[in-house]
Amino acid sequence: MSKEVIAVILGGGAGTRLYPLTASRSKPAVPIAGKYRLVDIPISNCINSSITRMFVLTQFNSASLNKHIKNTYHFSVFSSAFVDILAAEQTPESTAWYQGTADAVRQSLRHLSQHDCEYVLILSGDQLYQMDFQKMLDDHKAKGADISIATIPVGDREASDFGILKADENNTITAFIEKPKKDLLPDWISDTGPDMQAQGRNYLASMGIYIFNRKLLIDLLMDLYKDYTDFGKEILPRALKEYKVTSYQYDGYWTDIGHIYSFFEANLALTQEIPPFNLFDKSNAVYTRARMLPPAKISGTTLEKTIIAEGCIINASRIENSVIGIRSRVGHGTTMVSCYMMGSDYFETIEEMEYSKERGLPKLGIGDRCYIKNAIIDKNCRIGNDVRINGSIHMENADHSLYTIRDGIVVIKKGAILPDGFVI
Ligand code: ADQ
Ligand code: ADP
Repeated sequence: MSKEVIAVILGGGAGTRLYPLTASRSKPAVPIAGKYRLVDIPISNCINSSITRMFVLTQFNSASLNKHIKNTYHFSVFSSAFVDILAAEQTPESTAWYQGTADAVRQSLRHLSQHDCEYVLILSGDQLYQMDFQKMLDDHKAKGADISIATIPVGDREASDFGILKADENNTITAFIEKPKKDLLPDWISDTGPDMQAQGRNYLASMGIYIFNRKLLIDLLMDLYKDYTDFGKEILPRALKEYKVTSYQYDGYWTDIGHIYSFFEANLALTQEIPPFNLFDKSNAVYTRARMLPPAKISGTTLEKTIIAEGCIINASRIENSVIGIRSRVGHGTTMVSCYMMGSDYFETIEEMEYSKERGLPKLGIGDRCYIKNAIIDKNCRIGNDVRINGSIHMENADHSLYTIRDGIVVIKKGAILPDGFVI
């Protein structure tokens, strides 16, 4: 296990981009791929890279995040491994909440400095990828870098969403601009190699994954750059003028899932025959809580490109291109196309179902004869019979008490109750 590195996972700022999934939980706790939570991705990547000391920084500390981390990541008492959540807190030195990414890391230094390490690995909490950080660390050491930034070639469409940089022939970064406007892009084209150029990926983007030499990080955040609060906007563009900042180019699958649209696409991409993000890769396992749920029970359903998690009871007629999360129940005659159903936190007993029925409340899950397309259904929803949800790109963005529409995707809010015959 690497004693050289401590990882700091940026679990989420204000969380507005993934709203309403973050309305009642912190971003690291958002469920993905039917049975995991967002924070499981960076934590699993660290464990698979033999980095076993991690802090997760979050703006608000939910009971469910604490419970998840506590119940999932058990390490031997003889090891130094830990996953600790640091929620934005007020201290004698600071009465402010985390301002930006650098500010969040600055506030964690108090905790970090109690541990030995030579390098600090800073990760985002909202990305889907499988990466060996040891290779990046080897590269950082081999180049004698002060700071390394993991980079990936991107195309015109996405370039303005990222930090874009230029590097020389030794991969030393010579220029960095955070989220350049479209009209500036022509100045930021790099030679990304013939394969990438053929795909139109001509810009080198920062993946928001950084290795800092520990001493430099402390000096920068506590002294030299103590007034700056953001890595991408303020710290990195300045640091590369004074220190050796290198690019570690990554060519595997990596996607940002910080928006409803990208989150939805990344989940549904898992249903492809050979998905770019491979949950079945034993050497790159994704860890999560072992819940001891019963196997899924399915009857009369045509399943096409679909993932069904444990504990589900499915009687639908057809489910296509969808991810169905833990403990989901889907009634007879229902059709689901391109949906991410997160599932439920508990099973309703037969008595509870009877009680719900007497009060005219739909059962937990999805009822009979529904048609649901292009939707994310958050946890613990009760969707009645004959409900029709038909998300489409032609819909305007909207926010309703029971659901939100973003980029044509209908997001049913956590615990929402949609009565029989409801139409969206
Ligand atoms: P963004 O992801 O847009 O760009 P930012 O909003 O600063 O940058 O968030 C980075 C990560 O930190 C996210 O996971 C976010 O949730 C988290 N975060 C933000 N503020 C936080 C806070 N106060 N406390 C805890 N966590 C916080 C960044 C870089 C770009 C790069 C992209 C790659 O700035 O240069 O291209 O990541 O995705
Ligand atoms: P999430 O972060 O996934 O949105 P929470 O974590 O707030 O959800 O809730 C998850 C936990 O709450 C589960 O472990 C479950 O045991 C419990 N829970 C939530 N609602 C109920 C309920 N109505 N009955 C029993 N347990 C519940």
